[in-house]
Amino acid sequence: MILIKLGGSIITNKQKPLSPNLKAINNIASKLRKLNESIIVVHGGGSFGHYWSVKYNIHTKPAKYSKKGVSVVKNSMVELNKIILDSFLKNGLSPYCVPPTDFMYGHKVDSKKVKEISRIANSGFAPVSYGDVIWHGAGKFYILSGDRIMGILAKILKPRLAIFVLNVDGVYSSMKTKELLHEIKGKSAIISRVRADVTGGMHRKIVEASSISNTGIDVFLTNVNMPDRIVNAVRNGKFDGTVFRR
Ligand code: IP8
Repeated sequence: MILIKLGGSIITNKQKPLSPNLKAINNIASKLRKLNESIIVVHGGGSFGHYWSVKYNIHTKPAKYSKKGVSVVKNSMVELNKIILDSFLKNGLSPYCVPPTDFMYGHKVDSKKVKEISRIANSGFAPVSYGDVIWHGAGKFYILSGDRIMGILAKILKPRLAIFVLNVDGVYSSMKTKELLHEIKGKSAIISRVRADVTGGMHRKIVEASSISNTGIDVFLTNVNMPDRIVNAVRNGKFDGTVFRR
């Protein structure tokens, strides 16, 4: 089974609020259709959830946030999720929506529920989860990022490969030279050097990718603009991007 994260900045136009990047979504969906292997997909918030969580100052830390803000963030993620589900359906996949509230209880993970997700995937469906605003109890909510969901699912389900689809080729050793790091092993000093957004941006991805690889799973970061790279990695083990080796 393959675990795939679609970054918010590739499935939406991040500069323009509430605008999905339908071309990218359809393009990815048509490639995922070719994989011949069970997949579980997680997507981020981009110009939907991220946009509103910044506007209403809602963070990963549990707190009593603006009620309107929580509702608006949640609604926007449901809306974006529906767009992804519709595209998957149109492209011949059998998506099955799994909001993180299906397997999260506050910060606790219901591992039995998570294991059911892999059964759904093995029955020929493509479960689709997403970063979301989560009830924490006592009037508090928090943002659970799609990257964190990748870590949670990977730890329990042990996929053959975890893929983060980005709008860059992978991890660069420096932004100046744009020199791509093809392979990363163990914890890396680059973690502290990258800029963060509301739920951590590239920093969070690198932390999550390196922690997933430490549990014995290869993690591949690749560019959405070359979607065949996903197919090549899954089918032929040809990794055009950055691999965090298990
Ligand atoms: O884009 C965050 O998920 P991410 C989703 O994976 C929200 O960081 C609701 C901001």
